[in-house]
Amino acid sequence: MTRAVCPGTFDPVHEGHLDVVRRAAALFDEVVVGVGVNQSKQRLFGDDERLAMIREATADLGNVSVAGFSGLLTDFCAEQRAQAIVKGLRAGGDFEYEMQMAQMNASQTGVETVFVPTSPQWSFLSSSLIKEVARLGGDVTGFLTPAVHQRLAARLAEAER
Ligand code: COD
Repeated sequence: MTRAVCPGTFDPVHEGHLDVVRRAAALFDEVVVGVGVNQSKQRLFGDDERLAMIREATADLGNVSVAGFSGLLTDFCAEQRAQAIVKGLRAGGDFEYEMQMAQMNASQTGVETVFVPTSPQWSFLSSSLIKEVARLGGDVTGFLTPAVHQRLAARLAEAER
């Protein structure tokens, strides 16, 4: 049985992330979406909210589960008995950093990283840009599931109060 981890911060999860998870689910028997939790970085959404949003968005995928992790990704992969990490690659900018992380991760436990090229319609998406555009009044409906969009609008409205 093959198992892969799709890791990320997912603050919030968007269609680019979900596209990678769906494609990983077609390649591997099982996929665990690993949500980085307890990170020192300030997030718009808390750990439980980010986990809940991904669970909702992947509920239709029978071989996908969602779990939080803190500490090293390679330790999480070992706990999950995952042979591979699946990452999406956007345009050139991602490549250098992702390659460095893939090689560092392989140096620790030998876990492989499999890159899937971003689908062209999502290649410009990042959680931070989506938050910035939404905060400034732009339309981000097409980039998020309706449930995630609703949560984002509510969180930004709270922040403005
Ligand atoms: N299209 C396709 N794929 C995309 C897109 C898009 N538009 N946007 C993002 N992705 C993919 C990328 O593969 C990305 O890696 C993944 O989705 C998650 O994206 P984010 O932005 O939510 O997550 P990051 O980049 O903040 O997550 C970083 C990790 C949590 C994976 C990383 O920090 C990590 O491994 N942390 C654990 C600590 C550790 O082990 N450190 C040592 C690393 S060598």
